[in-house]
Amino acid sequence: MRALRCRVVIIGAGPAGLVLAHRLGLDGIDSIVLEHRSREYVERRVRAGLLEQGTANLLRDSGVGERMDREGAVHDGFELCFGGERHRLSTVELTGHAVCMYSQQQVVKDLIRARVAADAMPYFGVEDVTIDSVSGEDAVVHCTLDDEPVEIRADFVGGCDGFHGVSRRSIPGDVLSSYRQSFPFGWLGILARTPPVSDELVYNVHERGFTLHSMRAPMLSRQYLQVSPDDDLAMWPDDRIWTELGTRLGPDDERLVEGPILEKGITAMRAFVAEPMQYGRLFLAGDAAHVVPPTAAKGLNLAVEDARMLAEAFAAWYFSGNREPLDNYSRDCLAGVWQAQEFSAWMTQLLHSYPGDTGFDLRLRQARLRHLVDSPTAARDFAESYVGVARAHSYV
Ligand code: FAS
Ligand code: PHB
Repeated sequence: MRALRCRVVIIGAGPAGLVLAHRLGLDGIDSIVLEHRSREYVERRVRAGLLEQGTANLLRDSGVGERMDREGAVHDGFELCFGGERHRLSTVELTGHAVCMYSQQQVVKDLIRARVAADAMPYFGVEDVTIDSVSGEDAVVHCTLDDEPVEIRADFVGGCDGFHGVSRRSIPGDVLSSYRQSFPFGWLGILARTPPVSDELVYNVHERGFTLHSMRAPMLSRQYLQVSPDDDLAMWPDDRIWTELGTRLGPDDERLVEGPILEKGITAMRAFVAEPMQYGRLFLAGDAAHVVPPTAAKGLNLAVEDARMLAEAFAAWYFSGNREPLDNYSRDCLAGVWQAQEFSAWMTQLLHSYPGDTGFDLRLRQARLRHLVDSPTAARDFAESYVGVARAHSYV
């Protein structure tokens, strides 16, 4: 059995794992990244696209923001449509902050390139990672690398392997508490070679269901349709998707351009939080510990924030022997996570129609939306959570 040793062994090369490895690398702290899938797969996987200013700043400050600044699009505001009306909310006017539209797969590509440049290529295609000890002298992880069984000994494990990974499952059931919420609808998401509906995001409330009109590039639109949770993709041939998007956007809205759909998928709308985010030498970050409904685009941003806080806590331990940030990591992260959960649930309830909605429910929703666009205080509060500054205050 080949033996490897490092300070931090990181499981998962998504945004959480790669930001953690990169930030540790900048501090000269060595890590090994083990990823289940191939490099090609993780660099092609369509997921998030909205970066809060805090996330964009972190990538820039970490030296991996050059392509983001060149190819990403800064959005000063977004559009909210309801009752046949369009309302623009300027997050810059309301909060002084913008967001950046730059897709998750590009962020992942930039981070992997930075790992390669640092001569610390992640191990891809590692399908048999097991976490065998996190409470002894060392953390011990086993897997197969280059067809050889390997034992990795490390000071810590960064559990960044998403909701379906091994990390959270290696925490004993009597230690871990899980909190869940599911919503009675899903999102059918498409990636289409069409111009976006608008150069800013359009959140569209309709009694037939919510639609979101987003983008990944000037000729690459990302659009979402609220569907029933047990809908099957076979029920949604391309022309039916375009027809439904058009119907919900409204007959007067001629901004929707139909075209080739490159990818489509249905995502369940659910929320999940695991507490604590630490067990012995194992520290969870990102979707491994929490999943938010994608309505408010917080998933990627929370993953990056966890990784930033964990890297800083490891650095405090290695450079000044200060364990406090590590001991408080779970508490500090969860404060922000629950803020994001609260806002994501609120935004989801505000924008989606529910099975069994009564006329009273529809008018209540309209009244809440009306208040949001008519009250500067309500609009500012919403915008602060949307750009992520509200959450920043919850991190001590
Ligand atoms: P990730 O899931 O990104 O990364 C975890 C990595 O660990 C993966 O590469 C996985 O292959 C690897 N892994 C898993 N098990 C392993 C094992 N046993 N050994 C080694 N490696 C292992 N957010 C939005 O804002 N907009 C969206 O449109 C959107 N769409 C989404 C669609 C889907 C299907 C999902 C699941 C999430 C989506 N999200 C979206 C949220 C998304 O952005 C996540 O919050 C973000 O990817 C979280 O990053 P990580 O925590 O790094 O987890
Ligand atoms: C996306 O482009 O994936 C996206 C953008 C904004 C949201 C949710 C998802 O609020």
